Amino acid sequence: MNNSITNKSFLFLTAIFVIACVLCDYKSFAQARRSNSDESKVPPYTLPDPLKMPDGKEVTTKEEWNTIQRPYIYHLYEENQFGRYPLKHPPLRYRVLETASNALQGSATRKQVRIYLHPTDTTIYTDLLMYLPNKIKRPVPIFLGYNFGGNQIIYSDTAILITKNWVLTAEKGSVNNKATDSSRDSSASQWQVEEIISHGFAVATAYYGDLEPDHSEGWKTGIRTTLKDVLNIQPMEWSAMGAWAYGLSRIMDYLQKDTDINGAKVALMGHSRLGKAALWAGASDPRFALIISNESGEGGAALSKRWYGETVKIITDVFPHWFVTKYKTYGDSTSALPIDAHMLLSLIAPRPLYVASAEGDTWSDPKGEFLSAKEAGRVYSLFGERGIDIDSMPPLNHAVGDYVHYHIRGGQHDVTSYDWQQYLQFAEEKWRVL
Ligand code: GTR
Repeated sequence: MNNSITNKSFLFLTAIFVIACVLCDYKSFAQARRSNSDESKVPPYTLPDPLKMPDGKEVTTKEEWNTIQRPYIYHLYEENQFGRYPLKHPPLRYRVLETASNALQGSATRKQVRIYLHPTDTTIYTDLLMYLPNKIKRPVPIFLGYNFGGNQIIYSDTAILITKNWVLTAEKGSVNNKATDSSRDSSASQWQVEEIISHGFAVATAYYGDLEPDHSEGWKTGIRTTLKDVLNIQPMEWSAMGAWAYGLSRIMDYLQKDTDINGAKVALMGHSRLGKAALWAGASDPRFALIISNESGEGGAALSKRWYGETVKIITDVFPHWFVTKYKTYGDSTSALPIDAHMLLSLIAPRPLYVASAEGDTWSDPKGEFLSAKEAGRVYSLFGERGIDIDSMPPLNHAVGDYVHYHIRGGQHDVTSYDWQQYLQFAEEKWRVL
């Protein structure tokens, strides 16, 4: 009798436990598919500690970070999110297509340079557009960033070559996924070319679609296929983000060679998906001396384990090609992810890092970007550099931090003149250029 009661209670409690587990899992499963924009509904989450070594010991010196922990975290990123970053690459080959010293009403020199990515095939290349300030003694520091629709979109200069590659349907002036004349200048407000030049910096851009077209079949015609033998890497061993980041390194090879450019002062800026690629390039290639993430959001600067804005599930469903397939397996349970955005940002330490959000861009989770930037500061302190000292989000339009900087401005998902003013000031301060 007593035994049967015990058995019944045991069965009952087990059933309750199983139902609770199913409901719990269902809850996180359902959550992953939806996006949340209500701060009061963010459930508790635990971040992996970037300073805890695989053997459980705490990292206390920059030597331990550089030799043990950084390679370990970097490898976790290769394995779980972006794929292998090819270390092999063909020797630099390029052709200066044209230069003009009277651009921007005489204040800048325009250069367009074709950088070949394959050792022999001259159809595989990316075109770099550069403006260099005429009044500044060379070599000059430079801002580099990818654009979304071809170099012609960044400025109203009809000499800029229009890309012949596939472009997104959403890009202005895109007809049957080809850029047309009406796409010229369509992204000028996001580039502020004249402002950058007037501050004494050069600016360079390339079209990310030169490396891989941004759609799920893009890998078939992009460098993940065309360079697979040259780089000794199979297309699925890396990702579109990996290919875009790799392209930035090849552009960097060129910038190191160009005697007009100060190769030690190359700032890498990326907006949105191109911000994710910029962070991965910055983590992978130490030659990028300053990194800017403009609203890079999920898969970039925003914490994935925080249920707010875009989720791993949503991003990997909509953009399966951006990351390795393993990243998708965390879609239903981000708690299993061994990494999070603060660790990606930590890989940039001790180089100056700027993370920026916009109030109206809830999809990118501004608070998740702030928290990861703040958390990355712990690694900067190993190098004696200060990150962000405050604990809660700063007011709008108020930059905070030192080696890790952060701001949230009013407005929507975009790059604005306010953003550029902060980036210019940050580079001027950190590089003491003016
Ligand atoms: C969105 C995507 C974001 C962000 C953005 C962009 O559709 O969900 O992660 O990258 O695109 O690149 O504009």
